[in-house]
Amino acid sequence: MCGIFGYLQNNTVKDRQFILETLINGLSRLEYRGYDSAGVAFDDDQGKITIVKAKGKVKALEEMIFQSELDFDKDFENHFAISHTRWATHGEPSPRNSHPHRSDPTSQFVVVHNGIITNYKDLKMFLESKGFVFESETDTEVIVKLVKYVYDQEIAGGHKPTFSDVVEATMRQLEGAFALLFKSIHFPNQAVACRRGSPLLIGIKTRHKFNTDQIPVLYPNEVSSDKEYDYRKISFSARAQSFMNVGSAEASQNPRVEYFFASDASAIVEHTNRVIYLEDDDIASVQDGQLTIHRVKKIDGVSDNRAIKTLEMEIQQIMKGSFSTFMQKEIFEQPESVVNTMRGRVNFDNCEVTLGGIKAHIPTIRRARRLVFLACGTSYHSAVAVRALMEEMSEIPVQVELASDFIDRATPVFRDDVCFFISQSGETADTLITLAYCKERGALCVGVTNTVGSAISRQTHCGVHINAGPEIGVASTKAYTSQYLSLVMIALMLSEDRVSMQERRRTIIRDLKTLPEKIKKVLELDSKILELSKELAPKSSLLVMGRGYQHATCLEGALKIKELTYLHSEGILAGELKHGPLALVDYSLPIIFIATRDQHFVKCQNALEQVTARQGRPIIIVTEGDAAAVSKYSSSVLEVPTITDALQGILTVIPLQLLSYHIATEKGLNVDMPRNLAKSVTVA
Ligand code: UD2
Ligand code: GLU
Ligand code: MG
Repeated sequence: MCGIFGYLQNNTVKDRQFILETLINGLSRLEYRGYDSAGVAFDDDQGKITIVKAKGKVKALEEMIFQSELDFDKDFENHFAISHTRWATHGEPSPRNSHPHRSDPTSQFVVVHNGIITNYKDLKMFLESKGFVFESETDTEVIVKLVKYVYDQEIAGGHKPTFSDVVEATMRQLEGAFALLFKSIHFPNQAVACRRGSPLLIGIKTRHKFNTDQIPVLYPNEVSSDKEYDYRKISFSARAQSFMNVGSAEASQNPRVEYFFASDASAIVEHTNRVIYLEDDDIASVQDGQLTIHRVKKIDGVSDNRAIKTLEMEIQQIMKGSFSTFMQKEIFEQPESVVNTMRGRVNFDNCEVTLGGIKAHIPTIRRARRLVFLACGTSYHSAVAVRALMEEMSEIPVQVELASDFIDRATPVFRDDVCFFISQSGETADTLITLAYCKERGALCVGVTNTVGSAISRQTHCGVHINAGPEIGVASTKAYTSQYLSLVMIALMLSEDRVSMQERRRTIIRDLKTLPEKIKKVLELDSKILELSKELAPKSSLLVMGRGYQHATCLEGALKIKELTYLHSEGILAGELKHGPLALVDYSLPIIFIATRDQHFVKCQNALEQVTARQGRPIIIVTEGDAAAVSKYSSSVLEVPTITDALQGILTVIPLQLLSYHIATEKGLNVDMPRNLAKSVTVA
């Protein structure tokens, strides 16, 4: 989920100092993506591979490298080096778990990986049965051990495979999401890169002119029946024609060229603006300075050429992709981040949910007298959002508490309580204090956090990592939807063996599958929301109303608006309207009303009547097809796709994320770093 950077130079003399500085510089360009450790692999003086890894900042890695006894002046005419910044998903952040990972103690093969391998346990078991000894807790390590296994098998069979053959055979066994970059002592100065689901691109720097701006994708001559696929039967007929116009035949054998491999363009643009973006299942390899791309089979809609594109962006621009801020990027990442949260956990075919981190504790949780959810801010809202479902599925009383208030009240906690601690960073001070408090009183403590190795992850008895990937914008967006989703998965696990709930569970799990597509649909409202934001920006106050499942959306929407736009904003339970807030309503006060189609729809319509009777002119968020039903109350209506009631809040919060974003931008405010706020609140 974080950063990969690789540098290969062919027929171009560079010293080790230059190579290592290039790597460190590449990693620093990727730092903005968030990470917890870093590492590099490069050639030593004996044709072997040196690996250096460090927990913490790239700076720490840099110091470690340059304080070592290496000969930094040593020149290389050809060399390939790889590097990585890691956002841990499997195993705590530590030098041992950092990448590059190696195939064996002699580092015959090394790899860097972004993403998650979901079937790594099976692969690990297989490899252990073949005598491989694992050194880390990562999912990544199976990849590089499998590469060695394939290679050794080939050699034992008297056949020397190519580097990309070996990687390809390995890739076929991998499930999950990955971008990978391999280096090997058996294939000096060669690189192999591949991807599925995680980004990877290659920059090309050469003084030779390009013959073409396309690199043709090579397909095998002969593809055997798919299941019994045997890569040895495949020969990639022609080696690709060089795409560089190198003049003489001799030069074409050994062109002067440098390649840069990276997970995003920000690490490449300062070296070259000619890049190729790999597609899912592409395998790119560089041998003798020649880049080839191949894939095992043709897929409709995937081009047979990879265009050599010209980057014309500034680094600043690239870092945020096509987005102007991290917050906006993270809002738009939600179709993918929810998939990562569910990856390897939800089985849509047999309607099973498995959260490995709490599986063993499910019987204890089911026996609890009470479930207590403790959190602050946005994380607290995620618990409010799932509370009803949690009660319904577990049939246990659920209490949702703000961590600071829980401590202030010195709330009684018992041994048969189960307490959940929700925090994106896993370092939230108030939540950590309640954790210590509940632990002392003998409750089972369960964490829900985005950060492997964080204090909450370590100090809880068990828990769930939400795997949303790093969140940089101070105002939480994708972490909220992934926390929400993680809590839904917990509720589903708690109801697994309840016969009466099977129908309900099936509906929810079926709808979980549609979530990414529906989020994309909501994001299409962006331009409409931008228009609305222009009217709202000059206002000084804004109310967000709804009821039932949407109460949490109101609270979270109002919080987003507050933190980003500095407008006064309140989330109001529509049922409370006549008990006070109605007094605020007049023609000038902006109101956002969430009236989705669920069992509360009629009550919402009543509340809308009351609002419009006082000249209120609400912006109404409804589910698909309901714009007409509320048109008499307002002309500003946003329709979001319909999904089962318990998941609807994941879709309704997104327009409010976008709205707060656009109002803040309209007012010229810094959305990534709102005034007075910090990303991770580590003081109580
Ligand atoms: C986990 C493991 C992974 C592998 C995978 C196989 C990690 C980070 N993930 O992913 O190594 O075994 O299972 O299916 O190593 N935990 C807490 N508090 C928290 C969050 C998590 O104690 O706030 C614990 C949790 O009980 C588990 C471990 O950390 O022991 C990993 O949790 P996870 O959610 O990453 O677990 P899973 O199964 O999705
Ligand atoms: N899943 C791998 C790990 O935990 C890769 C994480 C990343 O993308 O940085 O080591
Ligand atoms: Mg723990």
